[in-house]
Amino acid sequence: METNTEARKIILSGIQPSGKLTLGSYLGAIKNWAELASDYDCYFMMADMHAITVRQDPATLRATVLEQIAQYIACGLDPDSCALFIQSQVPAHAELAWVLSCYTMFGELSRMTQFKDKSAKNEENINAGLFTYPALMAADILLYQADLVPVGDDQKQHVEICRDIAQRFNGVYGDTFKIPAPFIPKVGARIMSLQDPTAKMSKSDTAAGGCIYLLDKADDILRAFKRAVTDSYTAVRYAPAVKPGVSNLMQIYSSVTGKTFTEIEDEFESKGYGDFKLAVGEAVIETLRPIREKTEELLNNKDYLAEIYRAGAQKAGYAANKTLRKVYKRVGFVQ
Ligand code: AQP
Repeated sequence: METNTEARKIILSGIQPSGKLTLGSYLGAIKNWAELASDYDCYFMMADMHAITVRQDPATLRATVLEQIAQYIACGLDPDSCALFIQSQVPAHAELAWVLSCYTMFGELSRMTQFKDKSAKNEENINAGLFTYPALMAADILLYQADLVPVGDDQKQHVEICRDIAQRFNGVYGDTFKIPAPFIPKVGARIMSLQDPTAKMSKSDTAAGGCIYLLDKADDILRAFKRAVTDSYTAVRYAPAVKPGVSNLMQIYSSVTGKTFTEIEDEFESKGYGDFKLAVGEAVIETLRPIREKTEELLNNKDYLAEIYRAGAQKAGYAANKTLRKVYKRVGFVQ
């Protein structure tokens, strides 16, 4: 990050600390971030301002944010080469979000799948933040003039609305924001629940056994894979439409071992689902073991974590304020 910063492209991504990180958060997001980090200038945030669109217990939220920073590092993000920061510690996010909300249309917000899903799940608390969060998300991305936003394929709509908002603003005031593109991994873009392979593996999923959390113990992981929903056939074959459970397990196995679907089909040609599930479970255990151990070690050093997120906020704040000043000037705020 320190060298040749002018020429390097910029990446911004984040995760809401709305629950414990899952295997989906790792394979769909953090693992890819770590792979991209050596080639890009990277900003990775704990999106705590997004998390409060759904009620959070304050003590749990604080603990989850700290755990998330530790896990980002344990998953391979180097705090010396990328900015790891807490969204609420960079006020420019809230400030730009307000400006952008004045360039975001009611109709486009109404079409957001996440708003429809989350308001259906939280009928008692359909608040304005749940509706206008795309303006905050656009601010998150545009503040850093990001070229790429690595997301799972469920989040593509967020990058699309961000592009629309940026183009609308640029259209009125001239070039202000770089137009970002989504970066969606080929494998692992959508990891599904082990109990309902038609639903995404989500932090807030409450169904027992559907989710693997990054800090789960080996026995629990193995048990969850042994109980994973498959189908009444026997062949390990990649066919998401007809074999969603097996295909999801193949996605996971492919992501953690690097094997292709054809190699996996060959490996289990004469074996049953029992052997296959066991192999996936064991491969996941071996992938998560060092992450869990490193996270536990880091959580014992809260001072070190505080140093990381303070330095991250400073680095992010510097870049973000540059964009914010430009925007304030463009819209006519007195300097
Ligand atoms: N199951 C998944 N498969 C692939 N990618 C996933 N991501 C999350 N779950 C999966 C990717 O992780 C990034 C951060 O997402 P987020 O946690 O901020 O929001 P989310 O997608 O709403 O995650 P959850 O787990 O479903 O959270 P809750 O339950 O709070 O709504 C994104 O890039 C996402 O694609």
